[in-house]
Amino acid sequence: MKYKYIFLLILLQIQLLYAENGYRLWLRYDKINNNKTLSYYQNSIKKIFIETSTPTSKVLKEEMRNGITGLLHQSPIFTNDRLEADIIFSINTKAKNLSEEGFTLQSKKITKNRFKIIVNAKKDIGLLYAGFELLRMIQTAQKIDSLNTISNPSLSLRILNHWDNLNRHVERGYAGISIFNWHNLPAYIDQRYIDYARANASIGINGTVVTNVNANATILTHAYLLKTKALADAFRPYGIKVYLTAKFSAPIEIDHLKTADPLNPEVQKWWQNKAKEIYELIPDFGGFLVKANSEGQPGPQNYNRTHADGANMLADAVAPFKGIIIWRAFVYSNDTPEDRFKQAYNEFKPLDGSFRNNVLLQVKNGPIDFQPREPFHPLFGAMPNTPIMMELQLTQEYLGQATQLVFEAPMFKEILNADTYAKGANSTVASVIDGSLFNHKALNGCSSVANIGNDINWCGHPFAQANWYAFGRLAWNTNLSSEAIATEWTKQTFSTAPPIVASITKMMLNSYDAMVEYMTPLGLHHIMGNNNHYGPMPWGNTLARADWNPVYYHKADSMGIGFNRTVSGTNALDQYSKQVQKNWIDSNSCDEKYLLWFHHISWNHRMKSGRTLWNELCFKYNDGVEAVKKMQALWQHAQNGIDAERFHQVEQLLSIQLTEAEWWRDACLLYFQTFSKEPFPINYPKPKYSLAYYQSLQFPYAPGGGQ
Ligand code: GCV
Repeated sequence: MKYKYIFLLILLQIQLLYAENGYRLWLRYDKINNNKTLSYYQNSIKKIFIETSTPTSKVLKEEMRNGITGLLHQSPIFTNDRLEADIIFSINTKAKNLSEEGFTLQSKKITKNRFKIIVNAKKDIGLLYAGFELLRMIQTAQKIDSLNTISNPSLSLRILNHWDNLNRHVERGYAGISIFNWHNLPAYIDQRYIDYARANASIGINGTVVTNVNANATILTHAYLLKTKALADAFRPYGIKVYLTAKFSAPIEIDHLKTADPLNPEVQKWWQNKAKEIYELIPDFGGFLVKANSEGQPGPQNYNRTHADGANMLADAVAPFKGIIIWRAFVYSNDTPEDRFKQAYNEFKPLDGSFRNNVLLQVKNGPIDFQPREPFHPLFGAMPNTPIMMELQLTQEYLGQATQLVFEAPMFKEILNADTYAKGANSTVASVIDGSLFNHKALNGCSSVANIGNDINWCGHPFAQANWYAFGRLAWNTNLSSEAIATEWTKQTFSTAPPIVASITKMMLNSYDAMVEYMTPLGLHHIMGNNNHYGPMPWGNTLARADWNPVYYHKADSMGIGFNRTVSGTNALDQYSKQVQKNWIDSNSCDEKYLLWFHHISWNHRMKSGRTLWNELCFKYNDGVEAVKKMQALWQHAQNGIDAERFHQVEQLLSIQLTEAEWWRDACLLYFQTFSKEPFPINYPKPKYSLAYYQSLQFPYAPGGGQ
C-alpha cells in the first residue's frame, strides 16, 4: 500500500515535470507515438555527419541531438566519417541556385532499404535551417526517403520588432513583461534568450529589433550597448542580427548637442562616432529602425528637413560597416487636416529615389494602423526606386489582444497576394517586398511587431504562438498557404492525429474572418476603445485629435455609414493604380469586404445578398458570433487528443472570446441603430444590455498601453 502511494506520487511528479505549459512552443520533440512511423525514422537516422565546427554548427548538433533523441528515443551518433553517415551536412560554397542562407535536401538510395540524406548549403546557417526543416518533417510525420528540395528564403530580411521598453513594459504587449532583462545584462544570459533564438532560427527569422520604436535614447549609451552586445553574442550562432531603434534626438539627450538637425556636421559626426562605437562591440550589428515625426517622436521635420535627409544622414553613418536604416512610413501629421489614410503616401511618394541605397522604407500592411481588415497600403507599388519592407503586427492590439484566438496567416496572405497593378497584373505586394518587381534583390524584407513576453508560454494565448510561427514561415516562403502553416504548426504543437489536426486547423482557418465579422464587418475600421484599444467604442469622440476618434472613421449619420474616399470625398482611392480603383470605386460593385473603407452607404442600400445595408450589418455581426460558437465546438473535438492543461486554457479563452464577440455585436449595433433607426431583423438575438451600459464600461488597467 505504502509503495503504491510512493509510486503514484512519483508519477504525479513526472507529470508535473512534463506539464504542457507551452514553453517548448513548436519544438516539443516528444516521442513519436505511431510505432510504424517511429521505426521508419529509427532505422533511417542513426549516424550524422556535420562538416563544420563553427558555433552555428554546434547549435545544429545540439538541436539534432535533442530533437532526434526526443522524437525517436534513440540518440544519434555524430560521426567524422561522412561515408558511414545517414545524414550528411556539408558546405558547398559553389552550390548553384542557392542563396547565402538557403539549403538543399536530397535523399540518395544506397540499397533497397537504405538511403542517405545529403544536406548542402553555402554557409553553416543554411545547414542549421536545413536541420530544423528535417526535424519539422519528422515532427509532422513526413517521408524523408525521396527528398529533392531546394529552399531559399523569399525575403532577405525577416525581422521581429519588439515594442519593448527598457523598464520591461511592452507597448501593446499582452504576454507579460519583456523577455529582455536589461538590468541583469550583460552578465546574465537567461536561458530564455537561447530558446528565443532557437525558436526564431527554426522558422528562419534572422533579425530582431530589441527596443520599442517609441524610442529611449538610453539604449545608445555605452552601458546599454554592452548589454546589447551580450544579446547579439547570444543570438549570433542562430543567424540572428540585432538592430536597435534610434531616437532622433539622441545627440541632444545623451551628449547635450544643441541640435539634432541631420544637416548639421556635428550631429552627423555624433552619429558616425556612435555607429563606430556600436560596430566595435557588435561587428554584425544590423542597423537602426526609426520612427520619426510620428506620434510625438522627434525627427528631421523638427528642423525643416525631409524624411530622406534624416534617413540618409543615419545611412551614411552605418554604411562603412554595412549597416542599414529601416525608416518607418507610419506618419500622420499633427497639423494636416488631411484624411489620415492619405498622409503617408503624400509624405513619402515624392521622396521616391532620394534615399541612400542602404535605406529601406518600412510600411504597415494597411494605410491606417493594423486594423482587423485593411486594404493594402497604397505605398506598395508606388515607390519603384525605394526598397519597401512590410510591417505586420503579431501582437493582437486590434485583433482581440490575448483573449482571442485569431490565426493571422490568412490576413498576411490576403495582403501578400493583393495586386497593386504597379507594372500590370500580378504586381503583388509579395513581389514588391521580395524585391522582384522593382529589382531590389539585395535589400528586401518583412518585419512583424512581436507578440512575445515573459509569460510561461511566451505569447499569452496558446494559439498566439501560431502567429509568430506563421510570420517566420511566410517570410521564408511567401507562397506557403495558410492551411499548410496551420497544419504543420498544429502537428508540432498539439498532435499529429488526423481528426485532431482537422478540427484545430479548421478552427484556426475560420478565426480571422470570424473576428473581422464580429468586430468590423464590411469595411468598418478603428472603432475600438480609446487608448487601450480594448473592446468596442464606436461612439468614441473625446480624444484630442479627430483622427484618433472612432466617429471620424465610421461617419455614421441618419443617411448611412462609412468613409467616402472616392472623388466626392477625400479621394484617397486615387492613390491606387487605376485597375485597383476599379475594384473599389463603385459602391455597387465594390468588394464588400472594403465597402465602408471607401463609401458612405445609405442604410437602405441593396447589398449583393439582397439585404439592406443595415440588415447585412446585423447578419455579419451575428455570423461572427456564430462562428465563435463553431470554434468552441471544434475545440471540444480536441479534448481527448491533447493535454488537459492547454485544452482547459483554450476552452476558457474561447468562452471569453464568445462573450467579447457578443459584446462587440451588441454594443456596435445598438449604437449604429441610433442612426439607422431600423429594427433588428426578425428573430435576431436580443442584446444583453443597453447601449448606456456598454458606454459606461471602463478598463483602466487593461494591459499594453504606451508607458
Ligand atoms: C509603438 C499604434 C499603436 C502605438 C504604436 C504605433 C506605431 O498607434 O497604438 O502603440 O507605437 O502604432 O506603430 O508606431
